[in-house]
Amino acid sequence: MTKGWPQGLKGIAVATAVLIAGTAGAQVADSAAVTAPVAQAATAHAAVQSDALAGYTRSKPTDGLGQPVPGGIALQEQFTPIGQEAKFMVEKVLNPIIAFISLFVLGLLLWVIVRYRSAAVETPSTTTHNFTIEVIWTLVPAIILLGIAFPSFRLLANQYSPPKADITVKVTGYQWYWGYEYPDYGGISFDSTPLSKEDAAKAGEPYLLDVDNRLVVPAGKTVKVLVTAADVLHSFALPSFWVKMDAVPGRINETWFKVDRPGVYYGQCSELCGTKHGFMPIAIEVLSEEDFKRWVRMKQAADGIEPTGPGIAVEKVALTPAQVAGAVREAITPSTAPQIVTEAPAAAPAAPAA
Ligand SMILES: [Cu+2]
Repeated sequence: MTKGWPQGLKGIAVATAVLIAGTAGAQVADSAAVTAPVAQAATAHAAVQSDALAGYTRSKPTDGLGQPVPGGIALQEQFTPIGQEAKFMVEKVLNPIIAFISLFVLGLLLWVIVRYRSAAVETPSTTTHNFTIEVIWTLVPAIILLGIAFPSFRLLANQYSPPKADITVKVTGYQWYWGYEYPDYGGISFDSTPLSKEDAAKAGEPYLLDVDNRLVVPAGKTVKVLVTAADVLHSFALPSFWVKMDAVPGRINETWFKVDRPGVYYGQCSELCGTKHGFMPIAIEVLSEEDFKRWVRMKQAADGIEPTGPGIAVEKVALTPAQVAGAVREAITPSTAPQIVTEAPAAAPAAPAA
């Protein structure tokens, strides 16, 4: 990201202001945390209920998966191919090399301190150069660095060369909540705000991580995520997917993930964005393809959007000729006409396919 000098200065000024505001606003944030979620509680509850009515049931999170654990210091378990590759790189390649080199150098230091202390050496050595040793301590670190560089570059390249996307979602950061949009599915869109402490406890979902409206995606599909912001810098981050992307006003950044295991996964805004920065969590619900379609239909029906999108529109033509004929026959019968009127447009496209 390139930043002009004046903009950089402005950034520093804003950051300082936010820091000051952050300290001063600590109490404000606390009181807001108590009052704001109360208002959200009603909508959150309503959302959960209407979801259940439409044949979609909100998934339950799995303890310790897709979320931080108390006392945890390691990376979270990873659920994307990139995440698994990166976690392997960190835990099986980098950490052992770092630990080995640190211990090796510490051992050498201790050995020199003890073995060559003045009390133990009568005549100090006058050696200043040793060709063989100098070649070894130049070559060996270079080989180690090359060994790290190749898998690192491969990982980096993999992160930024996503496979063809199956579905695109647009994520917008606001002060202080997330907005989600589904351009593939007729532009379903909604805001996502955290559950109140009481609602979270009632639902058995983690407070400050779970939200009223989760970002719902299908399992086993490549999800392209377009990330932007409407006011200040935010960051869309989900540790167990190895996803962290800056949300910048006026700019669209792209990231992606593919998760096979259905479930609920949590993240948080990861760019200090104001007093309620800590109150804009991210919850991603991965559903089986069937359940995802059910959710899409429910959302489209709720928003008054014509059924559309991959796998959604196709099912409209899945009527048999007999059903179409039946619908038409009923439509022209005066007594049943009112109920059929809404059905007729959906059935009509079936005729050419049949
Ligand atoms: Cu934020």
